[in-house]
Amino acid sequence: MTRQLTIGAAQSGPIPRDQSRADALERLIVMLREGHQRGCDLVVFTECALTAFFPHWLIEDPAELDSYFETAVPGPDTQALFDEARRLGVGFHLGFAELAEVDGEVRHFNSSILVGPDGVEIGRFRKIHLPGYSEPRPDHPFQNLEKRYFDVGDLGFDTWRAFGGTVGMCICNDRRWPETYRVLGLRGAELILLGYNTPSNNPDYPEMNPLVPFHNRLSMQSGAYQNGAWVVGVAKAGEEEGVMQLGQTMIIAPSGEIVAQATTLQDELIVHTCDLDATRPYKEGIFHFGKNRRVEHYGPITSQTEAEPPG
Ligand code: CDV
Repeated sequence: MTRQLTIGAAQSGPIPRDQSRADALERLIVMLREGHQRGCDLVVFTECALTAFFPHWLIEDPAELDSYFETAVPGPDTQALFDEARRLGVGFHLGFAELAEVDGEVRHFNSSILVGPDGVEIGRFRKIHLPGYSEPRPDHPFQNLEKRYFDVGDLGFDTWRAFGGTVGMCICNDRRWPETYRVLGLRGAELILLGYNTPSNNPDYPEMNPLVPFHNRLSMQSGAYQNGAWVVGVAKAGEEEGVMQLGQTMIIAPSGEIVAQATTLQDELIVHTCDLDATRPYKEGIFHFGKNRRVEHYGPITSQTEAEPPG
């Protein structure tokens, strides 16, 4: 079995609030086809790839809010993507808002799914680190209501044997947390797939605005290097409903180097052939967890309360 995997990172440009699901899905299918033409085994789509990123505004009507969620994937809104993937023999990763029933209760998740070239689900992830707040902030130019709209994911950071290697997923804010990559790394991840909707400015801490692109690269490059894994980070880009989104879709090697990066703020597919064996010098060398981690010497962990910053 070959360990060379050609991956397309399919950045989405802005999705207008009134764009139909069918039109949004068609844009993804166009990129899937381009991926097939360019030799991709796997095409990676972004977080909540079927709609505008609705946590950026307040929705008070529960029925209207639920209209942004999928009750089944594949389902009526997504079946055509699954069918085309199977027809072309190309796998994909898709982020979407998921309405699910868990233990008899309706739950809202920010989810992603990994689908094989046969169009069959391999694995599913539900976002764990939800940024933002629950109460709207009327003085802000846009909202960040993920804590209001989504439940914390209940599936952990899992990995799957797929595409000739070991694959894990996380979503957007998860990528900023070293434990995301480390748990995936401890579970053998050689390839980490993620989508993100990252505004180019932070209304709470505007002094960080110039650093937004740097922090995006820093998080994903260090996560890749410190765990000897490929990382594919796929953005929503450009101005969407008044919010400028970063873009900067990229593919990062286990060395931590960026090997491909988007150059636009539109729908754009970047492609790279990833050698999964390029993970070995890191996983078998400096970051051989079994030989080099010293968990027993890390000392006691202070409680979150003690460690929290003032204010
Ligand atoms: N969708 C996200 O999780 N976005 C956050 C923003 C709000 C900071 C991110 O970490 O990029």
